[in-house]
Amino acid sequence: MNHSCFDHIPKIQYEGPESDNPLAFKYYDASRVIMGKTIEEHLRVAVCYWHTFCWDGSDVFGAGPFNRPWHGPVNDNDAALEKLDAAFTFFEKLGNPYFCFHDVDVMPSAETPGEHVEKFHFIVDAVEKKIAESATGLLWGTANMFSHPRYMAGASTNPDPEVVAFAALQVRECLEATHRLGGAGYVLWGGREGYDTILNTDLKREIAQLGRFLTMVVEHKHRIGFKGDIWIEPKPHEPARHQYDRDVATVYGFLKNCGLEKEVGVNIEPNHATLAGHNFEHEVEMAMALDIFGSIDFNRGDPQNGWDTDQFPNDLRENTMALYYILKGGGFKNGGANFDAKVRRQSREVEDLFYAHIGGMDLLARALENAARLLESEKLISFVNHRYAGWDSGIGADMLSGRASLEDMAANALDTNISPAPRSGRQEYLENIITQAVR
Ligand code: XUL
Ligand code: CO
Repeated sequence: MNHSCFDHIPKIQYEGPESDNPLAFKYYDASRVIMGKTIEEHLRVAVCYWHTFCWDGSDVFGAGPFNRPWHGPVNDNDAALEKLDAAFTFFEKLGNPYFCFHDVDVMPSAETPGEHVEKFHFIVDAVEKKIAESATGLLWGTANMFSHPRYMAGASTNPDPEVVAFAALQVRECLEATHRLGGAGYVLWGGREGYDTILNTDLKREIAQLGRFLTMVVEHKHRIGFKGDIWIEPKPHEPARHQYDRDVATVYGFLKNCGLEKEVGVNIEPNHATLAGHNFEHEVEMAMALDIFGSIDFNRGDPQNGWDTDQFPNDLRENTMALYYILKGGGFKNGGANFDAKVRRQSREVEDLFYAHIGGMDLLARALENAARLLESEKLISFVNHRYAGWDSGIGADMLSGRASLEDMAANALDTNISPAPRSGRQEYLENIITQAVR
């Protein structure tokens, strides 16, 4: 059933850059082909359930002003079904191929393990029917193991095994539901997998628990035959003071330590990258270099403050850079462009949800075109290849392959007796190439 709250919104169409219609795409032309794939196939856009359909606009200072037509006073199965109708009506109008959800986003609240399973199964049946009738599928699912007070001291890293057992139940259920709903991936974001003070924390024990838990998740994935990917979403802090999955490089070290670096990848979020002191493209290229790139939660932070503002992306240069490194690395496979972004608190009408997503999709389509042009021109890649050309042969190649030792390298320096002349890194020249490509 369609939800009537969007009756006044037309189906969002591509009208081109000259259009003045705020409810139309100017750049996101889903079927346009770039480098052999359509824009829709490249980006694999997903709408997130939590910010778009669950959040009521509340913040730490006050109540939620949104008053969504699908938010009733009662939190029961009927309310969950009404929210589901609203979500799929929204998807139909926007034309996004995917969505992402947490278990608790789609179901009514539950206190006991038995109640959780019963209520989750009820709604997953309904989600399955909706997907079958619609053009929108599941990109990834995840279990929310950070909102309920039971998780205040962590989920898998909790000092109490009973809490970890509850977390295991949620993950088992949500991973199986993701599999059943045809999801391409499964995400673990460890919001409270970390600590606030070392004074009450056995860090060694907690990271052992985290590693064992992830191993169990991977084992279960194989047991049920889920062919999608598992991704950890790095974030340095907020809510916990120190989070174990700090950034891409830290996650890789942890995966390597557990022997899971071939099994688990990363879901990168630009606002998390900036909180960790990195930029977006650094995290993308690090994941590509370590071969753990998975998916992206597109959003942006606010450069003047230090928390996770989850704003819709609007910086063309930043996203051109990120998409350049994504395309160069081979693009999305199971992953995609999920908007883990929320409208501002004053943007309280359903139109605002459309403006936000249209803007985000237009921005990514433009950034993708820019990135493709940059890649095809080979200006950046040929510069970088030339810069490292010395490693393709001679002593450089011998060192990398292990044929040459430290002794051999040192002997080579003495034999040639060359004092190497420093070369320009050409940063400004390269930045100008980006400026020229950003349109
Ligand atoms: C929190 C965050 C989460 C994850 C999924 O900062 O990004 O919404 O994406 O749990
Ligand atoms: Co996220």
